[in-house]
Amino acid sequence: TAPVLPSWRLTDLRPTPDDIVGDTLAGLSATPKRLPSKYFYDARGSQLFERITRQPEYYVTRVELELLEQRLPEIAQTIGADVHVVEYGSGSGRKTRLLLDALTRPVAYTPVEISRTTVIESTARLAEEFPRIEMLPVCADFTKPVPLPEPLHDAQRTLVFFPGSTLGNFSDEGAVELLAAMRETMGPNGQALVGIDLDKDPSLVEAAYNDAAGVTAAFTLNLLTRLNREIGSDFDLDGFRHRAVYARDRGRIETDLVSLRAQTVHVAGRAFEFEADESMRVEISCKYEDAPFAELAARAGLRVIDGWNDSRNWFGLRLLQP
Ligand code: AVI
Repeated sequence: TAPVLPSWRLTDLRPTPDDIVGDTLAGLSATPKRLPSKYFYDARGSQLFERITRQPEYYVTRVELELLEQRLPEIAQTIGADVHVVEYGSGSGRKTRLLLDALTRPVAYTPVEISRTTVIESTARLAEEFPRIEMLPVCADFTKPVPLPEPLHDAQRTLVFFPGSTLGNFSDEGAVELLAAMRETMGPNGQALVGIDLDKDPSLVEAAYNDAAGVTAAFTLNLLTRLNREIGSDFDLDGFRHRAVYARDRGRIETDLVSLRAQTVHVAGRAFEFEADESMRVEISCKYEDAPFAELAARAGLRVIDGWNDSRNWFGLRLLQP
């Protein structure tokens, strides 16, 4: 019998080893040192992130899922029928399923995801569940311009879906750039549904990034494992520890890998010295307030036209349009 071929094809624009070497050398040459958080998401990193979302301390995903479950009927009404959904950093697709279920006749779905295995697995599942929606998956770093596949059937509008507060993993400048790129992608009639984690009791926020089971620490350290494997660096996994602190004055969690002793790391023929206790920034997770968020959107040429929060104001969804 003939093999069953999937009804969709992956557009594969995943980062090359050269991209990863370039970003790593740039980050290690900076003062203070840094590494980009987008490289957390190899296959193992994506699995560890999924486990983070199920930790009792990590309220972010749980609260957003509840909010989506409660408010999507109303949100879908506002968005309207026949949309092409473009999702950045789609991950496992748990939130996508809720959105596609709630929307009226969505015509196509384009996940843009940096982890190839993750996007292939989640598209395969969604294609089975939503056989009438055209699947147009792209494996790419969405911080770079991504050429979007054209759906076979015309859509009334493009909806950019950016849940999870992934926007918070960018500095204000980076977030504005990304929102502006989304505005380009969605076109004049488009909209974006963006999830934002909100400022709250610092002990709750800090616990979410320091879970007792140590999954977040393993996730952070996996960045070094990935670099060692893919670009041949020699980070000592026992030479660094995870540290995540809520800098409330700056409105963000700051996650560092801290060097446990003086040591030298080699990357692509170059040597980098770490002092004992030296920290290397690997991620920020911004926690927003309404006015500054609306201002970020405005800097990108977008208006907040509607918004929904959970009952404790821990997490919000915002609908943006040009
Ligand atoms: C994907 N992103 C929104 C997560 C966050 O909360 O910043 C990534 C993460 N890092 C540590 N825990 C979760």
